[in-house]
Amino acid sequence: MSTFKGDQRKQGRKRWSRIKTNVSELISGIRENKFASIARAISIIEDGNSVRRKDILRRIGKPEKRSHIVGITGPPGIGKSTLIGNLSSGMMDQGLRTSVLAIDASSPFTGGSLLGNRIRMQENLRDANIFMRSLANRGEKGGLSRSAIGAVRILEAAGNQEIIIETVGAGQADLDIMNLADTIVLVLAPGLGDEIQAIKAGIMEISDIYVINKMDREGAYFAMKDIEDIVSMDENSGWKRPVVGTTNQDLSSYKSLIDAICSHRKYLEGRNLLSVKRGLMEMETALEDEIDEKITRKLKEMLHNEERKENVNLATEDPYTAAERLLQNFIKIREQSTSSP
Ligand SMILES: Nc1nc2c(ncn2[C@@H]2O[C@H](COP(=O)(O)OP(=O)(O)OP(=O)(O)O)[C@@H](O)[C@H]2O)c(=O)[nH]1
Ligand SMILES: [Mg+2]
Repeated sequence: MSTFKGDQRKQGRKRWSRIKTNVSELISGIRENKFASIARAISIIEDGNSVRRKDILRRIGKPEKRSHIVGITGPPGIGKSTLIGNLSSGMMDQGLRTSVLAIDASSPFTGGSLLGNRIRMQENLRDANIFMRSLANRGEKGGLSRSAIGAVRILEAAGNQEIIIETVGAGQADLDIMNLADTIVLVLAPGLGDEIQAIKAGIMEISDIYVINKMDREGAYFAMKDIEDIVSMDENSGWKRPVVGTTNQDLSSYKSLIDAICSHRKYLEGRNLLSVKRGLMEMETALEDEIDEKITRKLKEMLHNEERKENVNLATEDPYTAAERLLQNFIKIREQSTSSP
């Protein structure tokens, strides 16, 4: 007969073995597109430990084939999530493996209200075999963008051809994340006016495709005409930015959006432009992780060793003078070790 305490202990052990993730198993799970492995790996990336992040991303290695990243942005409540639900299932129907990342760049203390919507959306998409995950702001500067870069690499390794990222396009963090996208889709709706002002200046210019959503509403064709007038003034002779109308009252309306997204992908591929910005962002993150592991950690070790020495009381020294001295010492030691035969 098992005692209550015995059961508790057994459960605790089970939980612990789940926590001590085997990274090799995780990587194979990702490659087999197992949602549980993908979700676990993204959680590890999100918790901000550069050594664990590197361990996963390093083993994922060089992508066999780059995914196409589609950033969907627009004011709150414009219908982005609804549109993404229909867009991603339309893409899956066309044989394109698609996943969704929803970015919540609001403050870590006010972001909770969105959760209900997100969970509902996540459940609907999973029924259609589409992986969806929200990434929330955890307060650390640049943390959200770093998590998004890692999450995209994981979804790419899982064999997704299309990765859709949803943001509200308001804050700096949102704009940084939009830089990850190969194709930026700006979603607007009839009768916006003031809301257009809320869109961060600049997002209008960097968008590759415009959508007028809620075409079932009054004024829809005027809204389309307004945007078409703006686009017709484009001087750029390369990509001609399309204006597409969508409504959840007519699922076939999303077909023209899928066509526009696929055309832009082909346009980029033809010019070798797919993943160019993202490649640079991935390198920057890798550099930060390397510096953190190889330099910051070593310097902190030096600091602690120094503190342990007799007659040294760092509390009486100006911290910036001490930091400069440590960095100088560190550079000198590195130079000596590389110049000695
Ligand atoms: N009339 C109409 N309503 C729509 C359409 N698409 C979405 N909606 C409604 O608009 C509301 C907001 O939809 P969401 O998809 O949650 O909008 P969102 O842009 O993702 O919102 P946030 O994530 O909060 O910024 C919901 O009540 C939807 O049912 C549409 O084509 N027509
Ligand atoms: Mg949404």
